[in-house]
Amino acid sequence: PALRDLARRTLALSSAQRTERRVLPVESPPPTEDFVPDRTINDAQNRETLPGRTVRAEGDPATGDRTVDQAYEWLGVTFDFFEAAYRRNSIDGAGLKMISTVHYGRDYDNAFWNGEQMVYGDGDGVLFTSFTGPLDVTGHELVHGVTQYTANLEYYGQSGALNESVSDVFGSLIKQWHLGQTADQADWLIGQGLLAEGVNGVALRSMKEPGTAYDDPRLGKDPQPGHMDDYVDTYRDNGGVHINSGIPNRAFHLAATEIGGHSWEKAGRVWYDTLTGADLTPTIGFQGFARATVGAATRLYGADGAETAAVRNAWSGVGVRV
Ligand code: ASN
Ligand code: ZN
Repeated sequence: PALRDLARRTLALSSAQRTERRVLPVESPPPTEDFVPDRTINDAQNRETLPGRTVRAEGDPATGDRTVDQAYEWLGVTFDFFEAAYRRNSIDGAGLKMISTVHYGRDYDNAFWNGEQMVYGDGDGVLFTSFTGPLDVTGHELVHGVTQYTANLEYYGQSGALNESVSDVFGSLIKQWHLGQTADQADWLIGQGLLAEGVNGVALRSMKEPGTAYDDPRLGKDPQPGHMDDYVDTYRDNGGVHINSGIPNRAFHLAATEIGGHSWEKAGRVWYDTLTGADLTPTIGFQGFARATVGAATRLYGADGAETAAVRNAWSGVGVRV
């Protein structure tokens, strides 16, 4: 009899639960599955061999090495940004593991995406500090991965400058999202804090005023144009990918500031749809990309939408006809 009693009580309980379960889905929004990052930070121990030795895997506690822990944190913020803003699950949209190597080389003055992972130098301390410092640098490198898995923009000439620009755009948006800034509150700088003390400059690049980020005898002057009139024809730097990216960078800044508010919401959505949509080819130029952003804006906000007008105005402001 004791057994039957228990069975009845169990049945009563589960029937109450069933009632509850039947009601819940109707009253609450459908559950959204949270994406989960999978980060690995490796240490190259000042050598140039990749990936180096794993020092922090997902869920591991802080190591105490600022460089390692900073890289881990910024990867987390970047992952969260893509989930929150565009419901994208990691670099490839399918939860790809995010791998980084820090302490790459000795006095290494750069960071890069090698097709599979991010790599960071410590900087030489004279011109540059550690490349793990600025959030937008991590964002920039990781977005090279996003571009590789989506539009796959060829890293030469105008398509290469667009590839660079897309990394700057979302690198900056990640920082703005992290700081909760609106378009007019953001500094629109890339790599603020990266230049060592004593270097005459504020950052690596300025999206708002390309060509004004630094002017130092050792680094030279920031070579970026902000208008097609000043487009730089060169075979260096893969045909000026880090130079002419100033033009689409400034176009994004103009669109975002004319639209106003949080830049990742509308202007960022237009650029994201463009990057991940079907309108780009790997060798597309500025004009083709510009037209694709107008197409994306039209689908989102209508041909007569103020946002679409802002996107058109932005390209016209940098001398690209749409
Ligand atoms: N930091 C540079 C970049 O990501 C490295 C390079 O030139 N590939 O664009
Ligand atoms: Zn880049």
